[in-house]
Amino acid sequence: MLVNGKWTANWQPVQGVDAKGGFVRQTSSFRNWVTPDGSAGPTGEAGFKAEAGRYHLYVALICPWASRTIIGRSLKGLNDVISMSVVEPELTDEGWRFLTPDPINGATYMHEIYTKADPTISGRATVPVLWDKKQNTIVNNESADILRMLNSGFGDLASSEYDLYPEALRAEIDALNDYIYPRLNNGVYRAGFATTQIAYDEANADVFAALDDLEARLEGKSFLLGDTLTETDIRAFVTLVRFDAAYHGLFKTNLKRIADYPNLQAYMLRVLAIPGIRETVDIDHIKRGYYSIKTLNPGGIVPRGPHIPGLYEVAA
Ligand SMILES: N[C@@H](CCC(=O)N[C@@H](CS)C(=O)NCC(=O)O)C(=O)O
Repeated sequence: MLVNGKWTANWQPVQGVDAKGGFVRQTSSFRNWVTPDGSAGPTGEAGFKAEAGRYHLYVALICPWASRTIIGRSLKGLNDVISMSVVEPELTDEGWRFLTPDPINGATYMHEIYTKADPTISGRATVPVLWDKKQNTIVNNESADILRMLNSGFGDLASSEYDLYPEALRAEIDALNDYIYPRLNNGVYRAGFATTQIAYDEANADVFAALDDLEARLEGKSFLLGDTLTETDIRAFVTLVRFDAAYHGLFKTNLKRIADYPNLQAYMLRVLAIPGIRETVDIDHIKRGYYSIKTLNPGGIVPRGPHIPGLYEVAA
């Protein structure tokens, strides 16, 4: 992580630990919003007007939080409006390293993007990051915000085919997001990075209670809120699509696979089949990335499977 703008080698993938040995995720530090007219959003400063070619997204394909934003960019027809750089799936001793040299800032590592925005910054150099090429700074590094601003912050530059946060469903979306995030999205991490049995047991129970609830909720429904895809589906999907390939094995959330839940498996494949989504999912990056986490898998061996029907084919 960065301490006063300097990379510290004492790097651990565990972000923080509470008194019971539970995993604690760092809160995001840049919270500005791109808006159609450049006025301030719900948090942060004004001055980030939607403009084609002005913004750049830094992502990892392994990362579920970054994947929210890659999917949002794709569904909103913004792939040509917002450029994007991808990091290697394996974290290095200096954090995320770019697959190919970063065309915007000439950086090799993600932490250089953070120190360019703030030379004295302390904290983890996480993805995703939305970068402003005009002001040379980070607009926002919180995926929930970025997904929402991709939906409506780019105005006419974006496609109106999907409204991922429709007015009429906002209360329900917010409530379901608040339910899914701690139990499922972050729940798998709480299980995987637990340092005590009790922290693992609690997290694992939360994960499967949430999956059982979502399985029941999807009975007779195409998407979590009904007939239309919303941001909640994107937020659930990014965890479901990684589950059997990574979390079930590495994070020890192995009571069941998504393939064992008929509604969840069908739902995951339904979302995957939406034009623009499959291209954002890279199971090889996901497997290599997660299984390279040394504290959880010191030998770095990546399993050959699992075969996931409709998602990841493994020849016999
Ligand atoms: N709150 C952030 C969390 C992002 C996050 O934790 N990203 C992970 C990858 S999945 C990361 O970059 N970790 C690097 C590190 O912790 O050093 C968001 O949702 O945008």
